[in-house]
Amino acid sequence: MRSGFIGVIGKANAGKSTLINVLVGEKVAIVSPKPQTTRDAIMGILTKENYQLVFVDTPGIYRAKNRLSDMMMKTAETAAKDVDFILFVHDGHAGVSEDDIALIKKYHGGNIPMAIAYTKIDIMPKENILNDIKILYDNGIECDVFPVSARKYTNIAKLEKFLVEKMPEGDKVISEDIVSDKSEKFMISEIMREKILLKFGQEIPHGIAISINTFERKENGVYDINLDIICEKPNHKSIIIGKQGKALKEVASFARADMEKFLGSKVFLTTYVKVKEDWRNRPNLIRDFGYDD
Ligand SMILES: Nc1nc2c(ncn2[C@@H]2O[C@H](COP(=O)(O)OP(=O)(O)OP(=O)(O)O)[C@@H](O)[C@H]2O)c(=O)[nH]1
Ligand SMILES: [Mg+2]
Repeated sequence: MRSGFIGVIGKANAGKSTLINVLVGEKVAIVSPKPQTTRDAIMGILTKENYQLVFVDTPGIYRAKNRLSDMMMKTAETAAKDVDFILFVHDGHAGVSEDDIALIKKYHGGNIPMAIAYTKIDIMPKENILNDIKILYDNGIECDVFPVSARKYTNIAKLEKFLVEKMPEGDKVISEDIVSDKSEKFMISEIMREKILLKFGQEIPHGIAISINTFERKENGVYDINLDIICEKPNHKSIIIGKQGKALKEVASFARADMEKFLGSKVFLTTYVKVKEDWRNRPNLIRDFGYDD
C-alpha cells in the first residue's frame, strides 16, 4: 500500500481544482474562469485497493489586495509545507513567463520533491509544449513535466501512476470512504458561489461570501436550505438581484440543480442578498464566513 499527501499549487486560474476533480473522479472543488476561485485548502481523496492519494487543493497564487487574499496566500503556503509531494500546476496555454519560472523555483529544489502538471494542452499548439519544457530546463528546472488536459483526460492516468510511485509505503492516511474532507454544508455554499462566479462580471464575484442559515433534511427527504449571499456594495446587491429578481432567480436555479445532484435529493432553496461593506478586510467577518486559519 502506498499513500500520502500531494500539495497542488500554482498560479490562480491555472487549472488546479479541475485537475483534482478529474483525478479524484468527483467534483470536490468548484471551478470557474475567474482567478481566486478556490479560497480554502480542500482535500480531494482518491482511494484504490493499493494506494491512496490525498490531493490538497490550494488558493492560486495571486497578488493580494485585501486581508482575505493575504489569508488565502498563507493557506496555500502552509498547505505546501506539510505534504509528501508537490504537484505544481502550470497553465501551458498561457506560455512560460519569467514570473512563472520564479514561482516554480520557489518550490523546485526544496525539501519536498515536485513535478509539474503542464495543463490545458487541448487549447494550445502542440509544438509549444517541447519548447516550453526546454525553457524550463534552460532555467534550471529539471523535474518531471506532465503535459495534460483535465478537460480531455489526456495523460491523466499516466500522471496518477507516476504520483502513486512517489508516495511513501504505508497505510491509508484517511480511513473512511470519503472523497473530501469538507462538509456537505461547505459544498453547498461553494456551489452557490460557483454559480455567482460564472454569472457575474469580475468585480462582484470576488466580494462574495455565502452564509448558510438553514441546512435541514425534512422527513420526506427534501432539503430545506436557506442562505445569505453577502456582497460588498449596495449597487452589487442590485446587480445580483437584477430586474424583478431575474438574475438572482437564474443563479439560484442553477445552484439548486447542482445541489440536488450533489445531495441526491430535492432541494428547497431560499436566498437573500446582504451587504457587508468591505468584509474582505474585516477579520471578524472573514471568520464569520468561514475563512479562518
Ligand atoms: N481547455 C481547458 N481548460 C481548462 C483545463 N483545466 C482547467 N480549465 C479551465 O481553466 C479555468 C480555471 O480552472 P480552475 O480549476 O478553477 O483553476 P484553479 O487553478 O483551481 O484556479 P483558482 O482556484 O482560482 O486558483 C476554468 O475555466 C477551467 O474550466 C483544461 O485542461 N483545458
Ligand atoms: Mg481552484
